[in-house]
Amino acid sequence: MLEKRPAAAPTSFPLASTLRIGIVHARWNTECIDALVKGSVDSLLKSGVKKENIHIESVPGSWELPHGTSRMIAASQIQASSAATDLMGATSLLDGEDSKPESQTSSGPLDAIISIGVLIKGSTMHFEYISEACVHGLMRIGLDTNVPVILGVLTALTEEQAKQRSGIGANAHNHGEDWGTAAVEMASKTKGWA
Ligand code: DLZ
Repeated sequence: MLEKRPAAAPTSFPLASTLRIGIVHARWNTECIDALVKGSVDSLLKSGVKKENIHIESVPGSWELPHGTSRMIAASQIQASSAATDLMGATSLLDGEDSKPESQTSSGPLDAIISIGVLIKGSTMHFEYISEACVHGLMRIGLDTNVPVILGVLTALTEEQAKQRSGIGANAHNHGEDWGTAAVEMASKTKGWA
């Protein structure tokens, strides 16, 4: 059986402690989302990213991920020269609970962002429309801004598949861990290529 995960990534990231990484996640299918966000954060920390350099925000659903991702990148870039108190800026998309006081997180431009959502196919065409728009939107933001956008969107045909890929249950693998490593690798390389 073919290994469906990427070949081993570099294990050492000298720039990791200087990287600022954003995570924006949808709030649908929270059991999986919580596990995926935790998996991403754990692997960022394991790779050497500092806790205060990890910024987490949320949006209602996966449809809103491209907008949230774009806003979070833009807000981080203007933040250094403004009095913004959170990464979403004055017109915050947040409902407050995941907004952190400025003192707990560092400020400055994000070096990469992980956009996390879990779409589970239902009986209507919602799944197809949202999945396609979301992944195209996220790719466009990465290319337009030159900030690596890591695709953390699960498009699962069943709840079981989604759990399996969120590390929930026997023999499950948490894809959030891979997304954290991908963010550090792409952020490091992008800094190195600059
Ligand atoms: C409406 C909807 C549906 C049916 N399913 C999901 C889902 O499985 N995962 C997800 O992240 N979001 C879902 N949404 C919500 C949409 O993404 C969006 O938040 C709403 O349509 C409001 O724009």
